Amino acid sequence: MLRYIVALCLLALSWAQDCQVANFQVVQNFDRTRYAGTWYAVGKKDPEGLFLIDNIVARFTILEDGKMTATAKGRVIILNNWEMCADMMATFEETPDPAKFRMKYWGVASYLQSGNDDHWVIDTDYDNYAIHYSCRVVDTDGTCLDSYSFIFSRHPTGLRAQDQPIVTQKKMELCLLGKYRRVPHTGFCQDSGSVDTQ
Ligand code: RTL
Repeated sequence: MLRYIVALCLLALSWAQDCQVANFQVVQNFDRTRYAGTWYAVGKKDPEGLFLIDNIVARFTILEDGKMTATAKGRVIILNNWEMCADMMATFEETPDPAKFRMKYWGVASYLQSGNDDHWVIDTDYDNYAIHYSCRVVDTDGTCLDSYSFIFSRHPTGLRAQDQPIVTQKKMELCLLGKYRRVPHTGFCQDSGSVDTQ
């Protein structure tokens, strides 16, 4: 009986979510060098407003001075009906937590969106999967009002079966379980000018 109660309590504890952005756990000892290179978005949770639709590929580079930068491509629809491949760039500002950055981003074309968002690495094994999270607006009760999140894979084909439970657990911890959509890769952004070196 006692064992049963303990098991129930542990289960309850693992489900207990206060959804406070400030309490979300990020990856420990984030190593940006191991994070560098190409990541394919395989899942995403959209923010309010315009966003990357699909064919989203991000590339992280560590400069000689150690600073992290990135580029991202993805299909977007702007001006109601104009479908194009957005070429985006980003620089990252460090914070006291090595897995939490401020990301300044802009489009190579000036009519693309630009902004300054949180960029948190929630979890990664560096070789297969990564979970990214950004809260744009924190509500007065400490939960997130407007967030976006990417599930990245090193493999364009998707996540390995063994990484799926880890990702599901993290989606739950972010209070976003059920809010993600699959990100198709159809080759839409493959021939948009820049040379693929990775
Ligand atoms: C992610 C990491 C890599 C670098 C960049 C990222 C985000 C890009 C965003 C682009 C939005 C573009 C829009 C264009 C339409 O005008 C997080 C993938 C830059 C948010 C909405």
